[in-house]
Amino acid sequence: MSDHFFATHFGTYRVDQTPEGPRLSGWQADPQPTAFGLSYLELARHRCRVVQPMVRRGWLEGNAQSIRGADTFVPVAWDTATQFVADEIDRIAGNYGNRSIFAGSYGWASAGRFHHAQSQIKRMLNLAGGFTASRHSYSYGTASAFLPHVLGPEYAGTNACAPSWDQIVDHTDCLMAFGMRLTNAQCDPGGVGRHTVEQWLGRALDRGMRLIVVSPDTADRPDHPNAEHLAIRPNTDTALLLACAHAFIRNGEIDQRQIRQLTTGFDRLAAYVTGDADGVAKTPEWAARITGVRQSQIERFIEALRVPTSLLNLGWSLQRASAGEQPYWMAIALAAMRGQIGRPGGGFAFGLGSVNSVGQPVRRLKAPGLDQGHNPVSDFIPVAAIADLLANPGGALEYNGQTLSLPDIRLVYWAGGNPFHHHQDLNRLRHAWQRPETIIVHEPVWTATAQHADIVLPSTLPFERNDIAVSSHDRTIVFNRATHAPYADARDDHQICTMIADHLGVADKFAEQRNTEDWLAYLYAGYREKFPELPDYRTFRQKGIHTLDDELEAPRSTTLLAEFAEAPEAHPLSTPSGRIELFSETIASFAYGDCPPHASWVAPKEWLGGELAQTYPLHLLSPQPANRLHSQLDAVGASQRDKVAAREAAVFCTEDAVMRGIREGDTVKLFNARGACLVGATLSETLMPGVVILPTGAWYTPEDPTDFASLELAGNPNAVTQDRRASRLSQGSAAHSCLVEAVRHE
Ligand SMILES: Nc1nc2c(c(=O)[nH]1)N[C@H]1C(S)=C(S)[C@@H](COP(=O)(O)OP(=O)(O)OC[C@H]3O[C@@H](n4cnc5c(=O)[nH]c(N)nc54)[C@H](O)[C@@H]3O)O[C@H]1N2
Ligand SMILES: Nc1nc2c(c(=O)[nH]1)N[C@H]1C(S)=C(S)[C@@H](COP(=O)(O)OP(=O)(O)OC[C@H]3O[C@@H](n4cnc5c(=O)[nH]c(N)nc54)[C@H](O)[C@@H]3O)O[C@H]1N2
Ligand SMILES: [Mo]
Repeated sequence: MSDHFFATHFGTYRVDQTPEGPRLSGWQADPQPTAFGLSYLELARHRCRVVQPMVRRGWLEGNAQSIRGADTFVPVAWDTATQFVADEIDRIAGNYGNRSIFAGSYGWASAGRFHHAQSQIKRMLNLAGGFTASRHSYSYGTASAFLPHVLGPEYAGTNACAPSWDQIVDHTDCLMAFGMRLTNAQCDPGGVGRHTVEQWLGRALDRGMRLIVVSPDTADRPDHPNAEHLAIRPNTDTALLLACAHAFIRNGEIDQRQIRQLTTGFDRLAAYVTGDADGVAKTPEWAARITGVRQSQIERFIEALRVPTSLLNLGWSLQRASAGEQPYWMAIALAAMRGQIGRPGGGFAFGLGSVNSVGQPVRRLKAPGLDQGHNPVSDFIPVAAIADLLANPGGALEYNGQTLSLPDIRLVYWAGGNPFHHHQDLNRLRHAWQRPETIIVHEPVWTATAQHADIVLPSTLPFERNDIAVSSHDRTIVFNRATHAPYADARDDHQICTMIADHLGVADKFAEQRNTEDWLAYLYAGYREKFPELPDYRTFRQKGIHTLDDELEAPRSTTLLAEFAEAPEAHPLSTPSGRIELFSETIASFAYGDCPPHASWVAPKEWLGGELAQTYPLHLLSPQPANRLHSQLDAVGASQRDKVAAREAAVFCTEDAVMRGIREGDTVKLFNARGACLVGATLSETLMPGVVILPTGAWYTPEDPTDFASLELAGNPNAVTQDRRASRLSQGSAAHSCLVEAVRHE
């Protein structure tokens, strides 16, 4: 009998056949299986599923007055639907060129190397002449555009900047973790075998490491005697780091060797820190006013950095904010000033705890996926500029020293992502989204994105198809065997694209004469070529799961920047100077006020110390939900059970709530000039005053979809977040910079 497993972005599950049907349980090798994933199969027959291909009535009838998102749908046969899609691709490409097709199609879709929705549609569209693409991610977009200037392009990736956990366990004396929420480590793109972040952290703490979690919510502190919490106003971490730099400069506690040999531009930064450059000394007293952290606490924090091995870990949330480049830059600078670069367990890290993979001491299993082919169109946008793109055809966008010209988008094609979940300021997106002539979406479920499309093609969910999933950082490779037949008339993204490719006359090139089973065997053969120790395909399918570490030697310990720190001349960075750039001539040449040429305190437009806080006195943070993956699984399981007053629960500091007459369980309206949403109130004694937390992912539900300023009913924070980007340099999503007011909603 063969074993049966199911791999997802949040973990790997065992599948057991029971009289009631297939059931999931945590994989026995996973020390901390993710509970919310156990409800995944509830989507199999859920009423939110898309039953068959659907076409929007107004689009079908050519009614220019009809509004996307406020229209009805007409069911059509697959052949008709896919013919419509092919005709539209032909027509738009023929009349306006392929750059008028946008298929950045950002999103997490589901795990599985072959049925990866984006790869499928991009491969198909590349064969049809290409499309305008998107770059970077909502996750790490600011850092990936920015870090190449400071550390070199090799350090742009989400997993590129961290020592490995084993080194932290062995060496780190004090870990300062800015914005770390361990529930985020439940997930990782592509799959997770074993969830080990809490174990690693626990081992370090048990050994005696001190942990200081810096965030607006004391609830982020793990329960351990060596763990402390420092409450800080959102978006002000750079000021705290600058105050640390000020103390070390004033006391002459700078590692001169590291500064001289490993960095360039320190003098410019130092002149800013001391105030020589601008007349403002970045003292603890100065930082206290900005951060809301008492001066004495800042001084204690500085003292904590005086250990032999200190590690500054900044979560990805810090760069998903206005001027999100700055805390990252300042952490790198501070690590060099303390002589921590290249020290085992010391220095800086980005994203430990943001996902499961960062810091795992392993040989990465880089598994080939479906080849997307070549995109003949060179136009692209930084991913979070989607509303700018749609709203300004023929316009320009400043980005990383370039001026991008924005194509006139006539056709939008999305599969495997939910922009009406992930984008900021959804009222603005909804307005811009009306412009294109045609919008095509593949979706298993009726998300707001599907409801705002013209042609909706129902995809299968991952448990309705065979696939191979690979947890790249955990060396587990899973044969995902279908547990269910496809729902109603749903088809795999691959089948859908094959039908469209057929209408376009490129089916042979698209499918290469392979059926799905052939493709899986072909992909697996590619993995075996790289990892000959993998069992043969038959055995693998039989076993259902294989973990490469049985064959592995000791963990692959990583010291960040070790060779460079040891011998900077022999191992220079690929920055212009070959060193860590604490002042960047390149960035200086861009002359962007929102990203100065050295780390600086750049006050966001929306933060608690700004003028707008007079009108909207609450800083809204919209972190990742602990009980689902983004908008996925919102309709089932833990996500539904945790709703308050039938809406997404927002956390208010009790003091803020009492001031507004808000009680536990009340329905509350969060609003600002951009929009408003309804949430269910929960009250917290641990959250700092002035901050509200509303996790992302409740299904966007405008009360009146014909109104572009409509109230949102489910508690989706992107009804109110800003669509201003981190800076002109990165154009990264700045979702965490957002001010609102709250009132009880009768
Ligand atoms: N306010 C605020 N907004 C944020 C963030 C924030 O911090 N604050 N974080 C941002 C971040 S970091 C991210 S990564 C984004 C995430 O944004 P997304 O990745 O867009 O969110 P998901 O809900 O994962 O969307 C994936 C969609 O793919 C669909 N899907 C699943 N499997 C398949 C399949 O096999 N085929 C097809 N065709 N579709 C499939 C799912 O039903 C779902 O609708 O959100 C961003 N948005
Ligand atoms: N369960 C679950 N896990 C997930 C996901 C999911 O949808 N569900 N999504 C995954 C994805 S796509 C990504 S990109 C990662 C994102 O991982 P991160 O970017 O690290 O996480 P966020 O959830 O945005 O924010 C985490 C915490 O940062 C703190 N924080 C926010 N702003 C600030 C600030 O200005 N200063 C300080 N010091 N702290 C701040 C808050 O306490 C917040 O709770 O999570 C991944 N993990
Ligand atoms: Mo993300």
